[in-house]
Amino acid sequence: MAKQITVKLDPPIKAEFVKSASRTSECPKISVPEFAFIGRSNVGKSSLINCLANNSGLAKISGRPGKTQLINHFTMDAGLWSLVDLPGYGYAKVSKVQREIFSKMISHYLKNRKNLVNVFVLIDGRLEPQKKDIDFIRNLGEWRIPFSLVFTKLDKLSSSAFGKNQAAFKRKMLQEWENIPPMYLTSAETALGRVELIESIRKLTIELSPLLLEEINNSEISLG
Ligand SMILES: Nc1nc2c(ncn2[C@@H]2O[C@H](COP(=O)(O)OP(=O)(O)OP(=O)(O)O)[C@@H](O)[C@H]2O)c(=O)[nH]1
Ligand SMILES: [Mg+2]
Repeated sequence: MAKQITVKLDPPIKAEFVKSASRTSECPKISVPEFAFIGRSNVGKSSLINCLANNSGLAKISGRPGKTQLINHFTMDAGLWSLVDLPGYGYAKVSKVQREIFSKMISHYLKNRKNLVNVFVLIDGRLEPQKKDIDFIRNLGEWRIPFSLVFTKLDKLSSSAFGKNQAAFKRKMLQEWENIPPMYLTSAETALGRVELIESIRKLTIELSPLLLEEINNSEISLG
């Protein structure tokens, strides 16, 4: 029988910063379902995490791209699930060497983190499909990592302008994917999409927790 999920957003979701790691082996040794936010620099990953947590000081935000440089872990819903803020990919203004380091750090984390359940790829809703996003999503497919798409900054454009961008993004994806993944429409400014995102993460957490725990307990490989 399907479980009933009750979403209580008031009082706000209990969120706390845990630690920043520069490599997967330094990530917290935890077995709760983990969700990661990824996307190009400045797309609004840290802002959306703060919006979910209803705490503007939780993740560091900056108008300058490249603010988040480490794998930042937050425990959510008083430790029921974990949320990760990753550095942005493809930021042109950092050196090639630094970009390579970020890219290796991100891909190693994504491919090796045992309790990672789903990756939320953030896409700037104001833009037409960007090659860097499409390329990154292709990598996720090759690595067989489940993902959803989260369009950000929707407060900054009209719904018809966004509708065009979203349709173009879908068309682009359908050139190489059979299905379109779940999509969320968000704004960290207005909290659009906050309830939907939290609801689906909580659903997945509840569905997956026992399975995930069993898998991790049966695994010889430690987390990290
Ligand atoms: N209007 C508006 N501005 C936003 C929204 N989300 C983020 N911003 C702004 O966009 C800029 C970048 O936000 P961040 O949350 O730091 O972006 P990020 O993806 O974490 O960036 P990096 O850590 O550099 O990869 C900041 O100036 C935010 O205030 C949104 O939904 N609406
Ligand atoms: Mg950030």
